[in-house]
Amino acid sequence: MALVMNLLLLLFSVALVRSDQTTTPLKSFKIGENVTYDCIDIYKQPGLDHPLLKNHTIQVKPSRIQLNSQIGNNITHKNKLKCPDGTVPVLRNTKEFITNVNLFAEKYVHPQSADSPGTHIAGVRSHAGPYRGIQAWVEAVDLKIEKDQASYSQIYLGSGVNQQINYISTGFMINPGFFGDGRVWSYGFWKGKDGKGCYNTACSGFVQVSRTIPIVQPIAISPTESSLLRPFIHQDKNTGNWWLTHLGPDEPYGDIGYWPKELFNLLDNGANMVGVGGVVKASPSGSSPPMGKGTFPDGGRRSSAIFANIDVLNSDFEQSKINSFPIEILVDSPKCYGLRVGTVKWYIRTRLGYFFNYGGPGGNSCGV
Ligand SMILES: *[C@@H]1O[C@H](CO)[C@@H](O)[C@H](O)[C@H]1NC(C)=O
Ligand SMILES: *[C@@H]1O[C@H](CO)[C@@H](O)[C@H](O)[C@H]1NC(C)=O
Ligand SMILES: CC(=O)N[C@H]1CO[C@H](CO)[C@@H](O)[C@@H]1O
Repeated sequence: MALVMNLLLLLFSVALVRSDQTTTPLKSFKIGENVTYDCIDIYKQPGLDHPLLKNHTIQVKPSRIQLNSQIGNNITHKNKLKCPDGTVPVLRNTKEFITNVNLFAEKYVHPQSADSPGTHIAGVRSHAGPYRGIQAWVEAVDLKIEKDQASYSQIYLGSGVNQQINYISTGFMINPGFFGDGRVWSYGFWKGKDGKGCYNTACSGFVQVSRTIPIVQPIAISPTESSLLRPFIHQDKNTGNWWLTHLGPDEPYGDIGYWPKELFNLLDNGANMVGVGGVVKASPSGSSPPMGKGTFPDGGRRSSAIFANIDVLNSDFEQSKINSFPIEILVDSPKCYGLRVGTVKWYIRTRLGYFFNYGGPGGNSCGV
């Protein structure tokens, strides 16, 4: 019975997304072949169609918390998306996209435990919660990824009790099976109360509030400079909702939107785990894609990909370095992917921080 209900709910949410796209958007932006954003009334956005959000009141701004001064993104969002007042950009999802994404999300058990076959990780994690947030510099890199592979760089937080898990992650992914192209995309993912959830706006749940920065978009990578973005996930002090922000020059804070607290049952008082790292998914034939920059972290700190100035918010919403807490290093396939914790006193621009290099070339013998 419960299973039938779950399946019905899933079908229902997919149907809602599709039907909503027949409503006329106020304005649309086509930023490339197969990439169109519709500006939808913020109160009628498909994200709100989730059954758990029937009584939800939209929060238009997070309650501001004090963060250490931090220069933000190195990547400017160049797409020049600007929806009219009262509307928000929503990626126009094709039928094919929604099907692919939902199938993928069902299999996406727990990306930081390498449980599912063909998944490999290189990252750090801390279990000493509760945490109210996490932020880090994440590097976006163009990599050659086959159609049936995926490569991510992510920050995440979550809580697990028995077989249940609540989880939120964001960062970059190259995932041709989703997007139909090999570009780097920003993304957000959640799994909530009933073990369900999804990517971006492929199903309902995420509430977009920024008029200019959609949760999911292709990232323009500079061929010569490191392309760095500073995503930040944090719980709102007053409402308990989980905000996604790109710290940077775009908006002073680029508050993109949030996952409402109603979606979760294990995150009310923070998350008991946080982490950052690279994740890859091999093709069914067993060929693992490159991770990071595709190079092992055995050269200079620019020669492999980097996560830098990794900070968390503690249970009192105070910012500290992730290594003020006990951390674990997770590398499940050292033959193919490595991780090296930063040892020099180095900082990106303003502030000293905990950082590491990671990645590797992948290949055909990374194990399952
Ligand atoms: C919404 O509010 C009504 C009336 O208070 C309540 O019966 C219902 O359970 C609520 N639904 C959700 C999803 O919270
Ligand atoms: C756009 O979508 C169509 C239909 O799915 C596909 O054939 C085409 O290759 C796509 N174009 C790009 C640039 O991904
Ligand atoms: C790490 C870093 O800051 N990289 C670059 C960010 O963008 C500026 C301006 O384009 C460059 O000067 C930095 O080298």
